[in-house]
Amino acid sequence: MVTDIILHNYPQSPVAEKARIAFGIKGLAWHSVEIPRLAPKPNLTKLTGGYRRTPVMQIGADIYCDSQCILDELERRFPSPTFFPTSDPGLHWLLSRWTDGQMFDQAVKIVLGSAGDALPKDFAQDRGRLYLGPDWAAGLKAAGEALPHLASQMRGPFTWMNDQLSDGRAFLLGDAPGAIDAQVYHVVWFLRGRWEQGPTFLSEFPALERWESNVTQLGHGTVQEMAPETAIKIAAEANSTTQTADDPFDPQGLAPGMRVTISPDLDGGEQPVDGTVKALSASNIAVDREDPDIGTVCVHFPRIGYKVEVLS
Ligand SMILES: N[C@@H](CCC(=O)N[C@@H](CS)C(=O)NCC(=O)O)C(=O)O
Repeated sequence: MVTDIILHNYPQSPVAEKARIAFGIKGLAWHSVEIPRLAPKPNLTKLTGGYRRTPVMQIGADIYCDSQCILDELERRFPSPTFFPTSDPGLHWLLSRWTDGQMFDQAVKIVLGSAGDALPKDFAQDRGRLYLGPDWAAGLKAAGEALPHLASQMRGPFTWMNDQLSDGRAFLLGDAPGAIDAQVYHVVWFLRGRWEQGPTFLSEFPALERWESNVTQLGHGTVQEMAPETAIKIAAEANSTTQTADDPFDPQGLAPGMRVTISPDLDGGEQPVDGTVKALSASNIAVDREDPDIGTVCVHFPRIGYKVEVLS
């Protein structure tokens, strides 16, 4: 079925865990395509045009890169139950720029920095370059030396959340789970599972641990494994359902039909995605791109956190 949800992910990915919990909140059925943890990822980049991060969601010939874009599209296609039970979507999105940005970066530094020389060389090189920049070896050493400082940066926000949850509420904003629960949970999940000191660090926050268990119990919806070749065949046989959309207020003067490249707005050494603009809004951009084997696919990105350059 071309409308089936496919998540390209691997079990250890915390950002994929955010998407999996999001499926759980909405009680969705989906297919999981397991992708490699390290580049190259030829079956994934055939669909995305070069984007190699995890997770990527596919629905037919529409490819959604980045968890921000994935959650936005899930809410659009499957509005009930909503990700915004207290009717304040703007607050979830605003907070998520911090959870996905500084908070996640600090968690990555804690996990990589504490593992230090125990990290497999190829993994250290790949993740170091992606998250710590060209001088990643020095960044990794600095993270290892700054662990108490990094933990102190995490402790304040965790104390605020613990205090908020101490009134017995099940989720961060009340009795119903929302986007922000998934958006924070993936960082907690990462620290607990991949930082040796994580469980001890988290034990200071009993209300947060109760919340963590509530979010875990939301589960991942209903998942079925899928082979990457099947996902590619689905993309080849489907047509994108994205409609052309212009945005007269676009600050860069972008318009449908322009050739552009899109890449994360940080120096992770990643390959830009090249395509023709199809749809624009303040929060998302979709481009059509051609693949010799699968034909046209429409690749979606968030605007926030991504750089769009016009090809002349
Ligand atoms: N802003 C992206 C971040 C994605 C990200 O950095 N994911 C990690 C995995 S948790 C990643 O891609 N690592 C390298 C890889 O999987 O190749 C999002 O929200 O989806």
